[in-house]
Amino acid sequence: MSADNLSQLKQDAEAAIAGASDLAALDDVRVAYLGKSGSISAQMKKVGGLPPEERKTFGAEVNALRNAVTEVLEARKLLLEKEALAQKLASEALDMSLPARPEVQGSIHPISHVIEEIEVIFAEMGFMAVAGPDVESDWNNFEALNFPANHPAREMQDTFFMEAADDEGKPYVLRTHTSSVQIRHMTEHGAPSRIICHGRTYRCDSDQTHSPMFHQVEGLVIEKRVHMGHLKWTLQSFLNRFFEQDDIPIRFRPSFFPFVEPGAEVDIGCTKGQGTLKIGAGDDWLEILGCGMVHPNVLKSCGIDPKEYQGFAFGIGIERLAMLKYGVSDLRTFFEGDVRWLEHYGFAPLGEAA
Ligand code: 2NM
Repeated sequence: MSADNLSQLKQDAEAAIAGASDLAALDDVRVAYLGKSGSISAQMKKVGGLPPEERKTFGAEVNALRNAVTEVLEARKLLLEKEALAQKLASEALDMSLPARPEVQGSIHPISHVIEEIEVIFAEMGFMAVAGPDVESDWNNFEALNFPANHPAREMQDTFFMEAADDEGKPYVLRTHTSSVQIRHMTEHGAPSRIICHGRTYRCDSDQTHSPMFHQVEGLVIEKRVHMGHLKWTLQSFLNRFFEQDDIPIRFRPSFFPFVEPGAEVDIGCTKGQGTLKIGAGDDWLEILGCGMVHPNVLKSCGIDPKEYQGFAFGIGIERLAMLKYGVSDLRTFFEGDVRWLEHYGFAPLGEAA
C-alpha cells in the first residue's frame, strides 16, 4: 500500500470516527480500524514481510497513522462520554422545589420518636448523648460492670456470644445492656461525667414480653458529691416531663444489679382497669426502670477513685416506655414492619401533627 492509500485510510477512519454518534458506534469504528483484524492492523502486519529498505519508511508511516487515528478516537471518546453524562444528568434531574406527596411519605417509628423525646429532656438537664458498638468485649459488657465470673447473666441462655475472641481468648458478645457504653466513656474521659446513651441491646430470650433485640436508654452522672437524692430528683423530673404531668407518683424498691450499690427499681403510680391503664394516679404501681449508685468496683475498673467520686445511673427499656405512652399493647408489633401498624402508631416527619 502506498503512502497515498495510507492517507486515504486515515481520512476514512477520521470520517468514521466523526460519524460515530455514540460510544457503542465509536467502539465499532475502533474495532474496524485498530482491532485485531482491523484495516490499520492489517497494514501493520504487512511491515514484517517487506524488504528492509521499504520496511523502515512504511513501518514509520503506518505507526504514525495508527497513533494519529488513536488520538482522534480518544478525543471523540472523551467528547461522547461527556455528552452521555450530561444527558444522564439531565434525564435524572430532580425538581427539589416540588411539594411533598403525603401519600408516599414515610413515618417515624415510635421507638425513634421516644428516643428523641428522652434525649431532648436529658439534653436540657445537661446530659451529653454518647454511643458505642453493639458488639462488645467481655470486659466492657461484664467484667468492668462487676459481674462475677459465674453470674447467670453471662450464661448461654441470656447472652449471644460471637465466634471471635479477644486477646484474652474471651468471646465477644452482643451487648446485653448499654452500660458498656458508659464503661467506655468513663475509661476514656474519667470524671466528672453526665451522659446519656441509647441503643440496641440483645438477650437470647423471645416470647410475648421479650424480644431478642430491644432498646435501652441509660444515664450516668459522676460527680464529687452526688447521692440518691439527686438520682430521685432527676428521675422524677424526667418522668413528669415524659408523661406530661406535674407530679407523677414514684416509689423506689430496693433491687439488685451487680453494677450498683444500693440498687433500686422505680415504680410509677397508675390505675389498671379492664384493658386500660392510666399513668399518674391510682393505687396500682407499675415497674418502669432500674437505677442505683454506681458500685465502687465499677468506678475502679474505669480508673476513677471511688473515694473522690460517686455516681448514679439508671436504665430504661424504650419499648416499655413507648407502649405505656402511646398505648401499644404487643411488644412484637414494634419489629414486624407492618405498614398499617406504622400508619397508626408512627409519627409524621418534619414535625407536623400525625
Ligand atoms: C440499670 C440499672 C441500674 C447502670 C449502671 C451503669 C454504669 F455503667 F455506670 F455502671 N450504667 N447503667 C444501671 C444501673 C442500669 O438498668 C436497669
